[in-house]
Amino acid sequence: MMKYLLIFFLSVTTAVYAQKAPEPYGALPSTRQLAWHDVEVYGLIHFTPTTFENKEWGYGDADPKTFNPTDFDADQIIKAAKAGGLKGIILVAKHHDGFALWPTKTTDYNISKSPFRAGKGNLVKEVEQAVRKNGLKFGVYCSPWDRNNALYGTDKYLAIYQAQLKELYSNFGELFMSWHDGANGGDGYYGGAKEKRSIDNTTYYDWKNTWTITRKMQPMANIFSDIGLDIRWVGNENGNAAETSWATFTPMAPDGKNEAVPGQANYPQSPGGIRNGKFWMPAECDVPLRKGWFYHANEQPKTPEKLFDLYLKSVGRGAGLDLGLAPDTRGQLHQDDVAALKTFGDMVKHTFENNLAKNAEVKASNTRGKKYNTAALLDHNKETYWATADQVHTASIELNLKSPTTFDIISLQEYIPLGQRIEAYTVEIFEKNAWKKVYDGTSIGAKRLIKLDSPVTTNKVKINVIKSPVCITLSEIGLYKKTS
Ligand code: FUL
Ligand code: CA
Repeated sequence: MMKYLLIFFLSVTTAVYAQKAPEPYGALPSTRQLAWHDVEVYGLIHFTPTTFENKEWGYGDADPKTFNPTDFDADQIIKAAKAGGLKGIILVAKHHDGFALWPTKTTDYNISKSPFRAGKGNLVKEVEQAVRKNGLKFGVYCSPWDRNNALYGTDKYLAIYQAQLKELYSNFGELFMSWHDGANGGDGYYGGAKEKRSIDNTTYYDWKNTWTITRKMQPMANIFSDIGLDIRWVGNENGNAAETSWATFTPMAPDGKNEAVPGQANYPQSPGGIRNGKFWMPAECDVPLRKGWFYHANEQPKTPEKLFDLYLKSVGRGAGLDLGLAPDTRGQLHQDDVAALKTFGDMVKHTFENNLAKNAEVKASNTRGKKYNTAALLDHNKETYWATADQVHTASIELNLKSPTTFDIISLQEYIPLGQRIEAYTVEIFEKNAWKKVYDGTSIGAKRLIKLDSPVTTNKVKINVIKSPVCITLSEIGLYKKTS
């Protein structure tokens, strides 16, 4: 009996040992950041008196009565966003002009002074409700720079700004993002003073304590700023991350010596991140659907093809795509924007709905054990992953597609809860009886979408991980053919 027990015990421990998950590597994503990675594409709505002034930056002097949309329809905007594949919406609840879109106690310069819903309206609420009804996540942008407020620039303003955040954090449900822009152009209305006010944006907003409020009241809200905390600005408003794009980052001041505080980003490092950076701080690529963040009748939305390209260069580089949506003076998205979003959304949906590798036979040069075998690569579940044994830092995976298959996109995903591990890899296809390299890559992370210049047809594909400091994980592999 004892002998059998011992054998039983030994086999159980060996099995458990063989199945042990890899040790995590480097900086790791938080639960809140993992939830953000799932959103991938979201929108940023700009709609304030500035829309009615046909400007990009309101000075802060617009009469609240100018905020008078003829036919505001939150549902129209959110449905269009949803058709575009957007899974979250951030509303600019207050832009630089200082006009609050909810009936705040913190300033008179707010929606209750406008004709909107006869002074009884709450636009943040209407958008939040439409967002939730359509199954999207909600976030807010409250500009720290306030060109209307008489106290801006004095030591009394921060308390006002923090009180605004508290209102936004208490009345609109769980937020997935709290977006803090860094703009400060200096001049403004400031209660009639009409002057230039400069502040030191590295200290004035006391971000450390201000964000303590965010953490306490909205623990799932990802804090976005030029340097993080959770999500870093990608450093441009073109909608793309760098070809090599690490989710890890150490915000460094431009002097290259000191760690940066918000307002001090070393922007040249933002598009690519920093390999082995101290923090998990993936990039957000924010880009307006049109040219400006606000609606201007003479501008056009980007084409669906352009949007798809930006998708590949943001989401496909492990970053997020934050698309600016600009309602017109009716308070709706223009029909051209609606059409562009819909075609873009369909393009993404139809391109990625059919993984052409799904029935492939997969062989890996190394596998950590049953739980981490290659079946995990094609089960359409990013929580399951293939991994190599601890000491194995390079490996090849061969997909046998059974019949010639045509594709032009290769999708790779690392199992990021264990960190960003892979540093270099190649992709090969079998053509004319020989292996031919079609891509040389570096970073993968949450998602890497490799777009080939033209479609290839083959029945065998090989991924070779050629550099990793630790054992390898991959949660999904996909082959896709872009639809038009
Ligand atoms: C910037 C602002 O200055 C722009 O007006 C816009 O809101 C953009 C998303 O962020 O910092
Ligand atoms: Ca999987």
